[in-house]
Amino acid sequence: MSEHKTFYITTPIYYPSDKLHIGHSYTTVACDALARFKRMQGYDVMFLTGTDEHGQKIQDKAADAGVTPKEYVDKIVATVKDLWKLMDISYDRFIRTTDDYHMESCQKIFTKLYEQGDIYKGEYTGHYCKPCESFWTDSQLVDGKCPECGREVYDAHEEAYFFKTGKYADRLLKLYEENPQFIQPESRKNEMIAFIKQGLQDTCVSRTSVKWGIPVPFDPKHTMYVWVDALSNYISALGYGNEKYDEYSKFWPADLHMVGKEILRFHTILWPAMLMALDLPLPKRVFGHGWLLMNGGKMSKSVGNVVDPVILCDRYGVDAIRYFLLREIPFGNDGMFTNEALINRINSDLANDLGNLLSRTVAMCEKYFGGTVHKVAGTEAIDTELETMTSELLGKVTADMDNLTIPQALMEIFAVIQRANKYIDETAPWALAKDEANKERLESVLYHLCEALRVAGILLNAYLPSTAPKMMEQLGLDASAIDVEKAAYGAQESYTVHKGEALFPRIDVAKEIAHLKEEDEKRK
Ligand code: ME8
Repeated sequence: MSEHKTFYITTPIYYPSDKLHIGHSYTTVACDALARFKRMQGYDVMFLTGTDEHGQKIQDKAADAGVTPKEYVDKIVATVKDLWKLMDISYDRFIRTTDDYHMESCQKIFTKLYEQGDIYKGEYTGHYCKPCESFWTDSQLVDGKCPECGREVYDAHEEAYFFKTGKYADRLLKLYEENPQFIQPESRKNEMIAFIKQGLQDTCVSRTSVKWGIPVPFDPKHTMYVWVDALSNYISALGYGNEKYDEYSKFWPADLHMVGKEILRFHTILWPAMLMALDLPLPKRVFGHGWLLMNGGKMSKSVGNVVDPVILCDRYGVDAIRYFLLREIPFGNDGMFTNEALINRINSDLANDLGNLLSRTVAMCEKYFGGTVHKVAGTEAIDTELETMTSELLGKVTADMDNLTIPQALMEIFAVIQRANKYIDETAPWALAKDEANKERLESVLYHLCEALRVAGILLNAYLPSTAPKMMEQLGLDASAIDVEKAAYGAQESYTVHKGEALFPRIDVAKEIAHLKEEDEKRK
């Protein structure tokens, strides 16, 4: 057993049916920030992500490409791993549902549920939406179409195994009532309760027509229907039902399953019902965040209105994209992705507020003190607000991260940065520098600015992991300074700064928008 507190956080495992887009990056970057923050707090973190590789859609895509499904997913999975490397995603484990150990766990889970009567054989008649990999009943269709994506569904009749989800309806409702944090945001909880109350149907958990899936061990003409396979990843990745890992007892139950709102139902109904049937502890929290929208609609691979995160990161820098995703969209709601909003955020928050504060502070330390400033005894009234805000920052950011109000955490950090910029205007160091008698006061002002930057830099590390070390470097500190234990105001006695490159170059908005339009035209 570890002596540290543990924290287990998961992203959805994404379909490698195509390259991932910025919507997938959104979930993953949010989990990464949470995982990094918990690690900074001293938690023993398990951050799991991966790919959900079985099912009809991938079988079809591979056939179209003239390769085997495994060859098809291998290629895409390589791009997924490259993307997470590019975006500084600090996952601890990457699970592929085609990994042997995962398939072994799924087969054990399926067999156990069958043997104890929670899975039974029946006949499936209903409607199937291929892009969503979902079965729907008549009453669930909207205008005869898939209620998730609005596309055509087709009639499906086949022998199939079913999981007795319906049996768990009352226990699920009780779970939500007794654990108000289990489903978040709160508004989504009511949708789940309404879904259960309208009559919870058993879930079809196998197919005979899909060959690309994990065989049902006692009836191999069936393959497992993707959601049982997919959801089991959260425990198979820890070693439940396999010998590959031995971390189930250390990390389960998960502290947080982070998912997009469209798959919250699977995570808050089917998954806990499966775990109840298996007599296993339930995850502590499931958060269904909102969607990144493009031109009013959900950005999605199957609609084709996607933004490629690699292009964005190459053009604007990884931390700029991470910042935009985490800051711009109220966590839990939908938010529009527009180039204008991205460029404005980069310019106003990163280049102007943060970048300028650092470069102005470092330049003044060099100009007036040859680069080295010390803590000076005594503070003036004007220093107090900056000092108080900075001192309170760790507590506020911690609370925001616990509450999953991630954009607010960034707002708090940037409030300190903005306050520090205002402090420069108020204290006017260039005016103080004119009179030798003010030398000590000038040093004090610059020290306060360095302290605000240092504390902001420590906390920014969870969100902007390549910018925080650059900030420290310019403040003359090394990576060991990035430690929440040192986030107290006044903890650093002196600074010897080194001017470096601008953290975020300002973008010429008009030129950039014209360039993007041109690129768009070329692609058409
Ligand atoms: O659903 N905005 O995989 P998937 C925000 N394999 N987030 C988005 C998004 C958007 N426009 N588009 C995608 C699956 N996402 C299953 C999951 S889990 C056991 C199995 C993110 O490739 C969001 O997290 O369709 C969403 O839930 C997920 O990608 C869906 O990824």
